[in-house]
Amino acid sequence: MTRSSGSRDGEPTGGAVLEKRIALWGAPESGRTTFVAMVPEAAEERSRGLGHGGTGRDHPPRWKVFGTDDATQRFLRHTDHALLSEHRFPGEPGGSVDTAEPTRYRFLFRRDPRLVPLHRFTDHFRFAATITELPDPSTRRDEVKRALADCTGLIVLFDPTDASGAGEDAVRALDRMLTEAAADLQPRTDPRGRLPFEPAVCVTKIDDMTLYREARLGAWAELDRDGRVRVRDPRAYFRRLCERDGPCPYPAAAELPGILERHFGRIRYYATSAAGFRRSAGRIDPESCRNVDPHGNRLDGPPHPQGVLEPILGMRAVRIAKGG
Ligand SMILES: Nc1nc2c(ncn2[C@@H]2O[C@H](COP(=O)(O)OP(=O)(O)OP(=O)(O)O)[C@@H](O)[C@H]2O)c(=O)[nH]1
Ligand SMILES: [Mg+2]
Repeated sequence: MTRSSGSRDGEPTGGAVLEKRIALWGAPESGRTTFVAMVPEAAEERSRGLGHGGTGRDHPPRWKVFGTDDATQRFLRHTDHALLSEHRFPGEPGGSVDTAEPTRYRFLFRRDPRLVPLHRFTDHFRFAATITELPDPSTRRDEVKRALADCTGLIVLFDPTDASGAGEDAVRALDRMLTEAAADLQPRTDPRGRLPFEPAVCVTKIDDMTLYREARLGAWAELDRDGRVRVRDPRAYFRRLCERDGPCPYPAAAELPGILERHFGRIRYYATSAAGFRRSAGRIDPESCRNVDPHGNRLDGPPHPQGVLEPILGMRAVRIAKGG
């Protein structure tokens, strides 16, 4: 499935244009590419009524998400082919040669209002989202500074499965990056020196069997009324995973909650999986729902992303221009 806006129909045509400028941060291999690749599919997934014979009737108006520039459309064609057709991760070695990844992805979010007269209020029904994957701040410091100065929100991917050491370094780098941003953006910080953009923290790969087992043992996870795995309290789950005796293999994770709370006021937390949980006949069997092979190379079936759209929807948009 290819998602491009295709025609002028996908572009804002009138009224104010709203935009979310989101910086995306994560350690190497934390799942950034797959997260971005799954944004349009996550919108489709959310609108499918699943489980309990669901028809989708109870769901709010659905979002459709389109890539709006050539680079994003090319990226989505490549990643859709990998994830949706071949059930493999797009960043995997030996994949297609078309690996050109923009560091900036442009999307249009659009939904049809249920009540036709509400069409007038275009703000509620369409916005642009630009997701900028932050490069390594140790080598591309200026680019990181510019992106943070310009963003309205920051998504932090926390991958508690990382055993490579990259997560350890990433916590230190995040701390340095936010401290520098607070100095640079000082005129815009609040009286306590907290940063002027909205943070969302996503615990990634919650489908990973170690994390899922932890979630089940701690009774964090349950099946919701749509038959999806839901983590009841993502903040508490995040904090548990960061604890020194928790399942996260790198000790610096214990510092992560403090680092984030020092730099931000309200923080939103999400339990995220780009791959999601395996279903059969539209339902999840909580005892057998692994959707990724134990080596993390392939998916067992189609991805069922969750916690991917929500952090984006939860962020505020800024008014950028008037359409034609
Ligand atoms: N279980 C599980 N594994 C995932 C998920 N998303 C990504 N992975 C694993 O993490 C690996 C890296 O994912 P990417 O999306 O390429 O991560 P990245 O942060 O873009 O990685 P680099 O750009 O290579 O640093 C994949 O090959 C998978 O093995 C997920 O939702 N669940
Ligand atoms: Mg990547």
